[in-house]
Amino acid sequence: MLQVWGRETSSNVQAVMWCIGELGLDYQRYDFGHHFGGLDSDAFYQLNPNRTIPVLQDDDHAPLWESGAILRYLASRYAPETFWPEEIFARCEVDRWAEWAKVSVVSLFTQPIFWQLVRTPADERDLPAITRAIDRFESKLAIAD
Ligand SMILES: N[C@@H](CCC(=O)N[C@@H](CS)C(=O)NCC(=O)O)C(=O)O
Repeated sequence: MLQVWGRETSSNVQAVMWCIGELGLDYQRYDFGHHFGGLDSDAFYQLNPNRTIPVLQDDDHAPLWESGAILRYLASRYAPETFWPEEIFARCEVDRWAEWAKVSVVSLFTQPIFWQLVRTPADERDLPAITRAIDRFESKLAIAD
């Protein structure tokens, strides 16, 4: 069975859990990271020397880290026809949107929209910067539409 280390409020953990859900796989998830702690232990270092979540272990295989690599592992092992096709151009079509979402879209959302609106007190927020960032973010999302 799949084991996942990582709190469910982490966007990178959410990407992995979303994929596991789409594939209908059994899993056990453990709350690690942020206020749950656990990343500083020697045991966690053995799972991921970066001390970040998510980490995935499938049966007795070596633990995997980096959410993008975990997604590609799950897709190629459990849904090679649909999520990670053999045919190179079909695979590239999947891969480029996955890469685009992680690198181009998430980065525009995280800085500064998420940090400003979620992690910054209201009276310290830079509203013009947030507005500009939302415009850039929406133009990027329009590409997906
Ligand atoms: N590039 C890594 C980033 C991993 C990462 O930075 N994870 C964050 C959560 S999204 C983390 O471990 N934060 C420390 C914590 O939650 O305590 C990946 O995609 O897996």
